[in-house]
Amino acid sequence: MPEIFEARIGMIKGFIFDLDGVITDTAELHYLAWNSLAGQMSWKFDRTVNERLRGVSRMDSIRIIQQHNQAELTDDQLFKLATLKNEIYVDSLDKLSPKDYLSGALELLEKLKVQGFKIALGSASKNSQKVLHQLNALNYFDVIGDGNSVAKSKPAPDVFLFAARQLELKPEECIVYEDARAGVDAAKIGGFYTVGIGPSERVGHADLRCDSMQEATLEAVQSFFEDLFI
Ligand code: B16
Ligand code: MG
Repeated sequence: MPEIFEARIGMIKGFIFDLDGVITDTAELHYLAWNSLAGQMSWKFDRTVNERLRGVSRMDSIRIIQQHNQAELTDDQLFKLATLKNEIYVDSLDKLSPKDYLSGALELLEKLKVQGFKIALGSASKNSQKVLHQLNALNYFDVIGDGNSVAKSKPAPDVFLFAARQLELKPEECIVYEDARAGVDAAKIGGFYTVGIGPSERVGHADLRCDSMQEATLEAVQSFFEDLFI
């Protein structure tokens, strides 16, 4: 009898969460920081361009903005400008507080903790420690996988594979929550089950899609992936 259960593939034991757009909405602070840099550089920048930066690493983000402006810059100049944007962004994180969880996110983390699931972060951000500290969320996470943990950013699956390895779980034992197209791609390539947060144009390829974190409760996930929670 126990053998049958041990042989079972994909019993869910862990959850891996993206940060921006899943736990909290730092997208607005990223927008303000990029917008401030764009102002200093007399670059075109707006919310449509900002939307293309969702889940994308800092250096890939500045390359998107550079291409949008057809600006000729060396890698060194790009790095310096991205660093300047980061200083503006990191300063703005001082405003972030435990009031800034996306609705439903804190309740979900608490429930998962009480029920004994392992929890990891799988974010592209190199500032995740500060964001989690400001939210008072560090205690919920057994493992932090972020932009400092791996070299290749999403859609490479590396950050999620890193998080699963550190949790000592296989990908098929984890559910990844993501709000970005590249993030859902990364999780699927890595062999994880996926919950997409946002519109179907963006995350419709996730196994389960929810409009918001408020909808993506443990009960909703358990009912959708029912065979994996027996
Ligand atoms: P940083 P996520 C991503 O966070 C943001 O969505 C994206 O806009 C940002 O460029 C990226 O983190 C890198 O952030 O500049 O702080 O290293 O959604 O992967 O949690
Ligand atoms: Mg995100």
